[in-house]
Amino acid sequence: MALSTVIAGGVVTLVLLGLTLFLRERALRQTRPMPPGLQADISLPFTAQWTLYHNPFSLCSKKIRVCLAEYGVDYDSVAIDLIETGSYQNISREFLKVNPAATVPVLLHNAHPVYESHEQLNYVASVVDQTGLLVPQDAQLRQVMDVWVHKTSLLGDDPIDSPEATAGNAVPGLTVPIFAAMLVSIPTAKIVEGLLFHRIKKRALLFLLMKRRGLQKTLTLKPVAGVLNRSAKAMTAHLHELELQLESSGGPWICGDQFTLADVGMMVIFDRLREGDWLHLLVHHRPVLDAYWTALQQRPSYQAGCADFVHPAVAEATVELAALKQADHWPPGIPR
Ligand SMILES: N[C@@H](CCC(=O)N[C@@H](CS)C(=O)NCC(=O)O)C(=O)O
Repeated sequence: MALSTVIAGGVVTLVLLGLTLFLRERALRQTRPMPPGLQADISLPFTAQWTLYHNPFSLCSKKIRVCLAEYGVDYDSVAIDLIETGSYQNISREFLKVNPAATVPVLLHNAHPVYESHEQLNYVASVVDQTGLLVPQDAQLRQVMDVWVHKTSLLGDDPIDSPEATAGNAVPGLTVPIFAAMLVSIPTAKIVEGLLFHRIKKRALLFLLMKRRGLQKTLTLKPVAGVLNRSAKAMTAHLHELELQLESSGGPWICGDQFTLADVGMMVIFDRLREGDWLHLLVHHRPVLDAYWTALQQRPSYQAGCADFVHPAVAEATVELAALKQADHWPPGIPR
């Protein structure tokens, strides 16, 4: 047999083997949406009463960490990387056993998972909050709190597409510049893993593009500018609504005198605005919001749930974003 035929046969065999392995891996990493709330019929290995799978940077992870800190609930902490903090650990086979939807945070209570961070807040409150510490006893105020817990939630599979829906949904768009700054130091091969196995391919593609272009050139992409403008406009409207609510409640909190789960949700949104260097644009010239943000940062739970988990790459990104704006290197046509 000619050498070239042998080589061609070898190449075909290798390609077929690679394809088989890829298809097998893809089947093992299939994701599916999970129902929100406590899943009493699912049991996972646990050692502590409460276990939290979370990521230092993720908005929803911050929210449940702050909530647990407010209640003084101890938990076993399992840190899960997302691509922006280092790797796609959330789509690993191991993590998919914990959450087949491949998202953090996941809260386990005595082995049973609770999915969706706003459900986690309500669940923790239903178990530990007998005295109404973070949940108003008054029915009308309770309703106000529920409305604002909803408004601070991140809803849907791809919330970047609907920033007008909630203040939570206006966050991912405003996080794009931080992502762009963080992705520069993530190896390309790790981002490609998302292209192969993540359910939202367009996001992995955008991440690859951001990695190639770097922060400044990412900001000049037309779709990115569109997302930033739309998200900043939506966030402005959500914050205006918050301003009106704080004025009508009399403050210092959304429900008036009582700090509630709604303020937990808002705290982490403001913290993300800080990380993305958006505070001066969206908050600082509005005294009511500014006072609210100052009060939020003074809660010990802000330290325990947000400040203690600052990821070094996020801290660097914040400094880089502020420096670009100060040096007038922020591209025109996008909010600053
Ligand atoms: N609605 C969910 C959203 C969960 C979510 O999207 N988490 C993000 C981090 S904030 C995540 O895990 N992203 C990783 C990915 O989708 O690859 C909740 O509130 O818990």
